[in-house]
Amino acid sequence: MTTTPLSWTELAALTGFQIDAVNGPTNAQACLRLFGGSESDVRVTLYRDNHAWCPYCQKVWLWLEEKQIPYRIEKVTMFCYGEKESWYKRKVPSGMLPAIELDGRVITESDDILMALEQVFGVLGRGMEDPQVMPLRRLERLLFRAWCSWLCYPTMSTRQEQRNRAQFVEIVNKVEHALASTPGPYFLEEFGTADVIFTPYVERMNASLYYYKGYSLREDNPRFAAWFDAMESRPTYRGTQSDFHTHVHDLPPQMGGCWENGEPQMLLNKNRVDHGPWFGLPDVTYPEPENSRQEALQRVIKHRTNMIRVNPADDALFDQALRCALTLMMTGETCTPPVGSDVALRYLRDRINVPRDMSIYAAKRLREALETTAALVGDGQGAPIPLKHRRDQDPANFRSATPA
Ligand SMILES: N[C@@H](CCC(=O)N[C@@H](CS)C(=O)NCC(=O)O)C(=O)O
Repeated sequence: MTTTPLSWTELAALTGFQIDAVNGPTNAQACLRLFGGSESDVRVTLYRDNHAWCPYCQKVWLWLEEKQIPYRIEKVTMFCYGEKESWYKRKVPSGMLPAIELDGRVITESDDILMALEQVFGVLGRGMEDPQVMPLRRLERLLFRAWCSWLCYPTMSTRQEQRNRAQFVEIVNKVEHALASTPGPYFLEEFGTADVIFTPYVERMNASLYYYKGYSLREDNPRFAAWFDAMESRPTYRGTQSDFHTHVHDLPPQMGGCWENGEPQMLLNKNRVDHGPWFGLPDVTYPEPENSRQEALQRVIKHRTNMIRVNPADDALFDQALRCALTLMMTGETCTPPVGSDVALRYLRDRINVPRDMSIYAAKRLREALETTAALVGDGQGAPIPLKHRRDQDPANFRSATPA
């Protein structure tokens, strides 16, 4: 049965989702984290990228969350999606992220940042220069380089593609071996610095190789699978965790290109990440929280004015179409959107970012509702997501959010 879409007021009544951004679990929205402490305890400011795309920022972010160090967050635009803030260039002339200010001292380079933080607040498990951590840090860089060599350069022949893949798998086997050398799921006996160091790029490898190469790091390697599962048991990681769709489209402009191999499995995976179904992808395995729809709805309501303004479609048309999708998501009632709104709905489907906008399951629910609703009126996909830049994601367009 087709129903008329709920009004914004009716929709708002269906969500009571809220978080304590300052003292609650790790989240991407916070500008201040106190962990139950007081603001006078704050000695650290973390400058990280606005969209939570920067892997080196995620490393420092995760460390601060694990250690529960009170800190402030200042979000900065990356070159690939907008204009770097002039106040940041005065502080860090290169514009590079992350940076921290620790007792007024500006520090850049994520490894130097972690070492400076360790000196003041103590180590996380074992420290950056611990003899057990050092070889793991080197292994992480080896894995990173093998990943770049496979993903970020065009291959001239199938043989070269196979060689790049084999080189990557060889290092993956070394990492599997390292993970197998301790009884638990982490790199060392207990969770610590080494796990934090591996997290950002392993998350990006899992997404990008699935999509561009048809290779599933998490599914094909039992120790990696156990490590991912263990990481996902931590609220700190869940709060910083991204999803396949976000990464595969944020990486090309950051890495200077990601190259598809065109193999049958790759084509299947690519289609699934772009068009769904998003549930069951190996980007997450912990159970879906009960309130993921409420979260997605609350986030859309909060930012709806800007979302409607930025969408290429007519405002009134998209407003109605969006309410149709949200009505479906919340009530299960099919709600046919205006003719011609399929491209507009898919424009949004393609721009939901995890964890910037919402958590991983909320994004899956929202994408699913947008796609199902769009499919009622057409198969228009709109312009492809740009590869060389992501100025379609310029945060300047989203600065003033409508209060919920
Ligand atoms: N070695 C540096 C690398 C940092 C880095 O490459 N940052 C990139 C983002 S991932 C950056 O800030 N680029 C400038 C920009 O994109 O605006 C570190 O470990 O902190």
